[in-house]
Amino acid sequence: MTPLVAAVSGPRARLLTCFLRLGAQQASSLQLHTGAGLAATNHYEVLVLGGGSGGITMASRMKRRVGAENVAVVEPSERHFYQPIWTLVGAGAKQLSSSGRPTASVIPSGVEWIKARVVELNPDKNCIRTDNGKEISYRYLIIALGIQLDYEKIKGLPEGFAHPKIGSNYSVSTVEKTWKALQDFQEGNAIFTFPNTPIKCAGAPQKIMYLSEAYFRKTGKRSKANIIFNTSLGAIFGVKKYAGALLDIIQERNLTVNYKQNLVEVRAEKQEAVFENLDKPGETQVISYEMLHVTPPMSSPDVLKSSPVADAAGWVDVDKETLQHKKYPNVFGIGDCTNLPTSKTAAAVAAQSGILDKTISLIMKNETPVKKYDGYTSCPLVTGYSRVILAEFDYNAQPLETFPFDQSKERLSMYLMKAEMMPLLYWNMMLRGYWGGPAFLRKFFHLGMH
Ligand code: FAD
Ligand code: UQ1
Repeated sequence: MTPLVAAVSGPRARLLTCFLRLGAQQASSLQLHTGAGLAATNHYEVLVLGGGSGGITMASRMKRRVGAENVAVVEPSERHFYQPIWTLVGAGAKQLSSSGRPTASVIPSGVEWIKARVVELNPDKNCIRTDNGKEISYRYLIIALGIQLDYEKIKGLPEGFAHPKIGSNYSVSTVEKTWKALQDFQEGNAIFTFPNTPIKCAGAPQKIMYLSEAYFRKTGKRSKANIIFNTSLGAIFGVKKYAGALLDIIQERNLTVNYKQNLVEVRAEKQEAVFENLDKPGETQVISYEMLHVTPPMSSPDVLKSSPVADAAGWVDVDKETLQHKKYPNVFGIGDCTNLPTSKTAAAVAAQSGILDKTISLIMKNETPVKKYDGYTSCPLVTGYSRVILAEFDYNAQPLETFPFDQSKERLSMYLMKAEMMPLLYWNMMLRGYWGGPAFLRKFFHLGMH
């Protein structure tokens, strides 16, 4: 620490450190040109926060723009997960081990991996701080911190997961408990929940219900199962075309859907779930269960909620077409942590990555961003062990289908795409920065159709 910084303390000292580092960085980059100075380890041309789907994808793309040595990713986790496959892990159709790879193996070669947690963002000084006390400055910042799981907001959780008969596909530590609960099912209520907050992959809470129903049928237990979907929402899905198809399936398979029901407590030792009626605040209902699948409440990561880059609800406040921050022009957001008004999915992240790549390249040249994100997102609605309805839509909740057939019909081909093709596309194309979503395929398949 410099004597100047030592003379002050707390946040002021941290700000001063950032400021001095920026100055030092400018000096060291000058030195770099002469070949005489030290490498600048605390400043990067592009700094990426989060090494999940959006963070790794953007690091790959930024490496191509500015060179690997000028890009760093801040990510504390040793393992990177392909979360979409957890729906199938919870239903026993895939192994959990197939969903994860070492983070080291997905960081683009030559890009710096800063193995730490971001604890403070200081966009006015172009720097961030990590939990190991490091201050890192940047020219451009990409925020890709994902969405936070708030299990503890439900009374009785997360400790309730120590009991049997309860699982959750949303977390690496609870997804295999879903499969165990499914296998252990004897007779009674199988309950699936949807919380009263924004969530990622809004179809996933009901996908596991359809898979469970199929599993009960396959194992001769269907007549002993009362299958209930208790959702905080007032509709089964936000896009009319797919909602209609899902309601037909719900009726045909004799599933019960209760709207405006929010899980507030789990009494795991008694196998009871408590729901609040959102239309009648204060009114609760206790339902006993033989199996419970919990989709937890979610929110923006705490580090963002309290930061200057957040909107009033805590999400990174970006322009919905360019993904550039509304107040800080050298800051960008991608994926689940943003306030982009679309459904939070990896498919959306893929489409956003192509747009953001273009936006940043133009900003770097002092030009105005031109590419516009239309809100593309996709949710492969798994409705059985060999069937998928492939929902694809835009900001206006209008279908934006890739293939030249009606995607609201259950199809084996779409199941194979979800279960076998998508993981390959993710690991080999998207994370390497070569998959910006299926818009080009859609245009190809629909040539001459309009
Ligand atoms: P993430 O991929 O979650 O990455 C966020 C990263 O930030 C993480 O690596 C995390 O460790 C890191 N991080 C968090 N806090 C900090 C911090 N303070 N400092 C540093 N790093 C931090 N999408 C689909 O497209 N199709 C599907 O079928 C589908 N199904 C799904 C099913 C389930 C059960 C789940 C859980 C998700 C599903 N998704 C699906 C959603 C998809 O996985 C996410 O939308 C996608 O991963 C979002 O990418 P992201 O980069 O925004 O966040
Ligand atoms: C997609 O691009 C994507 O990101 C890699 C997913 O996440 C896993 C998806 O689930 C889907 C459906 C898409 C869209 C791709 C096609 C070919 C329709």
